[in-house]
Amino acid sequence: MHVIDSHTGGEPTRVILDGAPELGSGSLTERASRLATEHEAFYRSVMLEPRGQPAMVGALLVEPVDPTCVAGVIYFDVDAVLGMCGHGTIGLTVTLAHLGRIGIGQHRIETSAGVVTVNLHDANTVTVTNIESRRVRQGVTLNVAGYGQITGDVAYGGNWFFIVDPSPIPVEPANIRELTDMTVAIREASITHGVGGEKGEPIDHVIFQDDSPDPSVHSRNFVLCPDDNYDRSPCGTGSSARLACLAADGCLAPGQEIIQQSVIGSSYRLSYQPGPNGGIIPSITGQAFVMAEANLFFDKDDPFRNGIDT
Ligand code: PYC
Repeated sequence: MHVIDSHTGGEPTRVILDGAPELGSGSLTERASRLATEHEAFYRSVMLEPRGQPAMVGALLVEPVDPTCVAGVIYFDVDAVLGMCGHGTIGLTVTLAHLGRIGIGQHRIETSAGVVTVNLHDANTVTVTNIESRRVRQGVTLNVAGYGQITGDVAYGGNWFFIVDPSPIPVEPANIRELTDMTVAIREASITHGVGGEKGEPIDHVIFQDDSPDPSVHSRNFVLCPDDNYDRSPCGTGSSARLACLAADGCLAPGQEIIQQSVIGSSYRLSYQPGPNGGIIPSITGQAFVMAEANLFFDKDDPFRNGIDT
């Protein structure tokens, strides 16, 4: 299995070029659902240690249905198949350029959440124009075991987010353990309380928003992903969901640009335009760097060929 690893603001992406199970034909949503239900052992083995690493997102290249797209992609982490992934799309774009498959300029990429546009500015810098994002519930209070009442918004940016602003804990690297424990408890409470998207889609990510001491930075975030790891980047789909909340609150005008930092200090430039269905179309600009090209082996005698599953 031939893979290329990159990172976007510190968050790793593993693009799978070949050697993955056959997912058949149909829409990307159908093929993503087949990956989720029939090939869990495969995608977990690619992400889990010792072959993978914590926080890694996989990007399985597939044939797009839409012929105007340069690629189709299905994203996943160790615990879930994802609808969209912003940092992964920046990493994928830089990887496709590294392979000589695309050049500087605009390209379309098909994901199971819809078609996104990427603009490759140079070898490392990409703007992703994401799918329409929206806030669906404002000021929802959850009773969170061990923490009491926590209030936040539910928003969609290609995945489902519960966004707490301001963060109850300072968003700083020294607090990552505490931030992780509390956001995991919030996600569990959202599931227990049946709080999710319009059609009951479960919350898969939780965001804490905090101020930044740097006046040029709008805010810092901590983003919990489905695999209980935190996003080292400011999270593209999370930033999209957050932009939808800022727009709905009248706190950010269309076209106005802000800088969003992650808990480790990596940043995205963000802005939006109004969407056709009452939401917003987010733009996310960030940088990715290719780190490795590798062939993965799954030796039948290797006791950990499927990863360390604790
Ligand atoms: O950037 O959208 C994102 C993302 C989702 C999970 C990890 N990163």
